[in-house]
Amino acid sequence: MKGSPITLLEVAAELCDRYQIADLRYFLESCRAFARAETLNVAVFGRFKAGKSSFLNHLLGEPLLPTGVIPVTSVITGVEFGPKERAEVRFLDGHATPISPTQIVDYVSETANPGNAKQVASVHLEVPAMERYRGICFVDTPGLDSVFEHNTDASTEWLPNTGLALVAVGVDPPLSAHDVELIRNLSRFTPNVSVLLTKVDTLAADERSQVEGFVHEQLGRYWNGSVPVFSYSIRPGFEYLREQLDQRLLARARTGAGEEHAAILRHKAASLAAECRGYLNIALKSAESAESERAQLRERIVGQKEALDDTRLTLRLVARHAAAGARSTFEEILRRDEAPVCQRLLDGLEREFPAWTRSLSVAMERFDEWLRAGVTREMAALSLRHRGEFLEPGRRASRQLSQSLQDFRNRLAKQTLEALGVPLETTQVELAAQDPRSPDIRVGRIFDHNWELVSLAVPMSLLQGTVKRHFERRVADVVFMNLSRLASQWEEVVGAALLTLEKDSIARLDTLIATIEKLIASAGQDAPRIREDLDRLESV
Ligand SMILES: Nc1nc2c(ncn2[C@@H]2O[C@H](COP(=O)(O)OP(=O)(O)O)[C@@H](O)[C@H]2O)c(=O)[nH]1
Ligand SMILES: [Mg+2]
Repeated sequence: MKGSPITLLEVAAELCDRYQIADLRYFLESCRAFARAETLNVAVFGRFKAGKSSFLNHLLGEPLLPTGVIPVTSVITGVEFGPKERAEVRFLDGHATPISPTQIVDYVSETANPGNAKQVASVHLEVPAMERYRGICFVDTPGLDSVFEHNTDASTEWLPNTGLALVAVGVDPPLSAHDVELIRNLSRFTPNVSVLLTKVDTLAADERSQVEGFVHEQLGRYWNGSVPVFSYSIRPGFEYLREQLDQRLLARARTGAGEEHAAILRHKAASLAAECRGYLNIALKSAESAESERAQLRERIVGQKEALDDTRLTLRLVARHAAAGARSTFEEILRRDEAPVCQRLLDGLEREFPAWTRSLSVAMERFDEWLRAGVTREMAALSLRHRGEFLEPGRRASRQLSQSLQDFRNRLAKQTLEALGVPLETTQVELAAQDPRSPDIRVGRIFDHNWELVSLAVPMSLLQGTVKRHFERRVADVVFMNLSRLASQWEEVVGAALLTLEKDSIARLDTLIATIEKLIASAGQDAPRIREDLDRLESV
């Protein structure tokens, strides 16, 4: 492989532009995006109070991450270099908001965000002081189990890129069974697991070497030297430990990741160049054909109009079929929650009702308010819990559409081979299925007209039993109604995403056909220029 992949990308880009090889635009864009995204994730795991956040603050040079707090399970914090200090919260529904770095505690600590009521997926922090770790994104985690259990967008986004895992272990006690279990689990995801033995400043010199010896020995029993240990302390006087970590681990990890990234990029650029050559070969062969043959070529390669219409129809049907099935699938998913949701609300009603019996109007008002809040909470939780299932029809359709387009490409390759003696091997760049945002959950006022008519005149003492039974029935009705509503909200969201997918896939097909048609139309006088460009592509 000669030349840099970036040069190759640029040459390919120029040729795509000049010959209007519009079809390769998607591939080119995906190569460029890959060339830009060059961060390696270094995730810090470990038990609560092991010193994870303190360690990252020490690297940051500022106490921006809250320490000594109970973290919210499932919320992670990413820390990396940025030219300006800035922070951002990403929410589970996909939207993001900038915050001041001093507000991070409001989102990542259990006290300020109990049970993740704020629906946070992750927090991102960029700091100029991380310049020396350019290319590395450190991830502060609440603990492995919680991160893996909650299959959040946040963890699925960064886990595949976890180049390095650091397991923080406090010296007191050093390496519990839990830590060993953690390392074992992590080893499934990354070959690079290291132990960060924190707070070594709290030990006298002889104690410290005892503890280090113990940890080495324990790890050696399971992993035979493959899990290195780095002692660490955030206290003054221990700066050399940070130097050691930088040199032995982080610097190496970064170059290692850089090489791997470059290798993948070279591979991508080479495939792009090969596809570009394929297109230019088509142009050259066409240019070398007699004028009279060219009209026929088009038909032999692209096929007749009816066949193309059929392919378009197939794409349309895949998307429409997915959209049509979504509603009943969603209702079925949610139907399973109906009984437990009702039961939870009825239990709540049982507890609340005695405090509402002053008068019928008070009871109705309180009931309305209480039920609205309860149902909103329940629906929001269901929407979140099933988000993955709701998105599935879109993801499946996206895979099927990509496959159909690839099938079309394979047919095209066969036909160009037959007609021109050169195959056109091209790959379908995956359709980007943008995961849509979750719908807004708001339950409106729950009016009860019949009851309002009688309300004020009748003494409550006579009615208590009847009112309560009536409320219980209302709970069941309102839950049923709102489950249907949630299913239809998701249907709408997914339907819109599928429509975009349908349009995108047809646009891809049309772009491909237009590209081929354009190249087949190359005239005899273009041939020398095309040969020159093919040589150039070969030489970079
Ligand atoms: N003496 C000492 N204390 C530390 C060190 N690192 C962290 N701590 C303390 O350990 C406690 C827990 O730290 P924290 O970073 O919040 O742990 P996390 O839950 O793993 O993020 C805090 O009170 C820190 O001050 C260290 O290197 N030396
Ligand atoms: Mg912490």
